[in-house]
Amino acid sequence: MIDFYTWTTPNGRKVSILLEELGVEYTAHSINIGEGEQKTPEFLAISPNNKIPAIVDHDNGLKLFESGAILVYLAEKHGKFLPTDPMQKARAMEWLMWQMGGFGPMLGQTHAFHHFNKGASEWGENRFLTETQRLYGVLNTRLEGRDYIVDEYSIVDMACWPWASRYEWQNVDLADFPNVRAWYQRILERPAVQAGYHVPKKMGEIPAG
Ligand SMILES: N[C@@H](CCC(=O)N[C@@H](CS)C(=O)NCC(=O)O)C(=O)O
Repeated sequence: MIDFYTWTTPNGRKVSILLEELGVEYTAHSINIGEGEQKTPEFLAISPNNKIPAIVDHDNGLKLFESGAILVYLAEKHGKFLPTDPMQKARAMEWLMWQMGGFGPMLGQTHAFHHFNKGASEWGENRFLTETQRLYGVLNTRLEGRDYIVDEYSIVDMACWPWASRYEWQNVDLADFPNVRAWYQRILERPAVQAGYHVPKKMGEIPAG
């Protein structure tokens, strides 16, 4: 059994989507980051960087934070959604790192400057909108002729998709990135994605793309 600490954000949804895809038993605990619940001593004992997501795996006592590490751990534990062939796995890790280092942190800054604090900094808005457009372009090119980022549906798609689902906050029109839009809608059809999106609670409908 897994205890899963999360909130209604892209990084949390990466893990809830994987848990739903795997069909493993888990209990979701709400950590309302707007209310500062990520700073309690109880949560810090599990996630020392005071951010969601985090898990405790009661099969072995492992406590784990950082969404990318959690995705890799669960995929390898269950032997699903991550290639085992070394070259294919390297390709998957390459794109997972791209998400963790770029198509996540940069889009998060776009949310900060463009959605939550619009008007606070013209420089910040321009800087991160430009970078967001560039990153969507990179993903659009990667998806040319491909259904998924690394051949078969994998944790790489699960890592990127929840960030793309916030395209409205990012001032992104998916029509400008047709391969991304087709990929986004393909993944949206998956029942596990629809279930995982609404963990730990429903906060509106899933954007249709
Ligand atoms: N690199 C981390 C980032 C986690 C992260 O930024 N979590 C946000 C929500 S998406 C959070 O908990 N923010 C609370 C805070 O910064 O106080 C990961 O991928 O797990």
